[in-house]
Amino acid sequence: MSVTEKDLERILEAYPAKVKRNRKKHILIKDSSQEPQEIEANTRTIPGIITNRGCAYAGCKGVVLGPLKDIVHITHGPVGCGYYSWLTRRNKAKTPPDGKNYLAYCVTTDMQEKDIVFGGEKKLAQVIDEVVEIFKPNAITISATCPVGLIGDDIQAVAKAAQEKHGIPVMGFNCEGYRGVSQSAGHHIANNGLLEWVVGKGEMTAAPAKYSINILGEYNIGGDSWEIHRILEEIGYHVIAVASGDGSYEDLKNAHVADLNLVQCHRSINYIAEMLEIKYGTPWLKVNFIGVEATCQSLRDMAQYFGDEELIKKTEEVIAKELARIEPILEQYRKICKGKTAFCFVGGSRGHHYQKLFEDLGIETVLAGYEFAHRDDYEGRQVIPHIKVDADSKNIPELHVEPDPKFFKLRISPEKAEELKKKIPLSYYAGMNVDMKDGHVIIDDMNHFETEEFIRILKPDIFASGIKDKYIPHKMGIPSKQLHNYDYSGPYAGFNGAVKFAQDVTAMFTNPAWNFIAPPWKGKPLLEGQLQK
Ligand code: CFN
Ligand code: HCA
Repeated sequence: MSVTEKDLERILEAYPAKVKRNRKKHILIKDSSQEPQEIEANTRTIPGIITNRGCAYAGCKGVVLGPLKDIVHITHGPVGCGYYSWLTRRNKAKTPPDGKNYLAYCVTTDMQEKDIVFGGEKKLAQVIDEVVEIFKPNAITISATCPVGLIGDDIQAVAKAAQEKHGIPVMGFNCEGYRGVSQSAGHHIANNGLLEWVVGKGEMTAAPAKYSINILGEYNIGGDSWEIHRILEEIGYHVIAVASGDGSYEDLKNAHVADLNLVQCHRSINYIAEMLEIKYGTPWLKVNFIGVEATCQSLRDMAQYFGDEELIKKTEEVIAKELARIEPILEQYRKICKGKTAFCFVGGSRGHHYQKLFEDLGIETVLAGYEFAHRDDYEGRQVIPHIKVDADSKNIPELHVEPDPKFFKLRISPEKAEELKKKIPLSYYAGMNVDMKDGHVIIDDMNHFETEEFIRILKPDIFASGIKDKYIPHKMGIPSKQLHNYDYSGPYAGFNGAVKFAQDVTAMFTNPAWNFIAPPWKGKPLLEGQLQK
């Protein structure tokens, strides 16, 4: 079953003309003969449409800052914003010997009507005093929510005064929910703040060990980082800092001395990766530790980057050992998974990354998309991850300022790019589109109406989603797996993660509960069927 241009036209027909024109630009049927196919992304969701997107506060506090465990993160706003970003993402962290892990707490100024009318700055200062007294954290962040911006509280001034008073870093983030068009704006705001106030503030002046790396854009959802660490440490890498899963202010301060930055989620952290490259000359490499093949490829690219014979050998040894262990297990699950189809609609990177894991199990992704990614996450872009520049150099590569067409431009000459490409295969960073098969659907900011329509046509065997869209497929008799927080499970990264994922999705396929739900197309004829009679 596939979607035709005619099907697409019929779905879009339900919209008013202006909305139809808008949504049409966000949906592609993959056609490799038309490459490069362009897709509109990172634009405002039309009011009235039920989107799965989040807000700038969610992207800043919830996603990038929140997992840093030795910091107390204060949400300045009404209680709901703090409450709904209180570990729902399942970013895990181990408590270090000094006990500084505050992730289990939700700290908010709990603004009331009188604070909105008379201003919330005093209350914020008081909360900071209490936080210092009770927790003695290594640092404090303040994240502003919508009403704070609307009434004009000056959180930067409060942060500055508190920092002077208490002698610990107090960082204010103006990530009011309404900024930008999605959580993506919040990622950018958080990245800028971390670069300004944290990275580079540590004592280290040189990498503390051979093969020192940072893992950027990895959030330890369901324990993913721990599995990635296990593999990397076995090969001989030294992880300085993770941004930001199970990460800390203390580690991140020294991120500037690493030899290489790995970028797992490009969407949320490319700004830090690029700024580290510009300011400290640290190269970065795009990796994907979701999926067996993808993990092996990423490990090989890393070894290739360092180019050390011993490291390359050790990498192959670890890969061989891991594959020998997990392949027989995966083979059992493949018997059930093979030939099934999936929708993979997640956030800003997993809509692509998880296709690799589905593929490992013989599951084909027939529709995929992102909630809030940008065009480069779909269309790919050319990235040279290892040009060294020093901070004073005039030869500073362009920073990506979106939405700027320069985004898609090579930063160095094509000849130089060719030369580097031979050395590092990953210097070309591919987006989602290249991995989709012809005839399959690529869709940006898919809404609930479109979800139902595409399910009716393609009837996938599994739907990868978040909480807001999870129950649409369920009610249609299709198992739905949250790939944001993993539905209480995980890790899904690396080798052990692939096994866990295979186990979980197989259990969903074989669950007899689905036999008790009759999807609409099984019971009564569809509208189209009646019309054709
Ligand atoms: S953990 Fe990441 S991997 S950070 Fe990002 S783009 Fe969100 S919170 Mo939900 S699961 Fe999702 Fe990605 Fe990067 Fe997570 S696909 S939407 S903002 N995301
Ligand atoms: C967020 C966080 C989220 C939400 C997931 C969902 C997450 O966007 O604020 O909608 O199910 O991963 O927890 O993406």
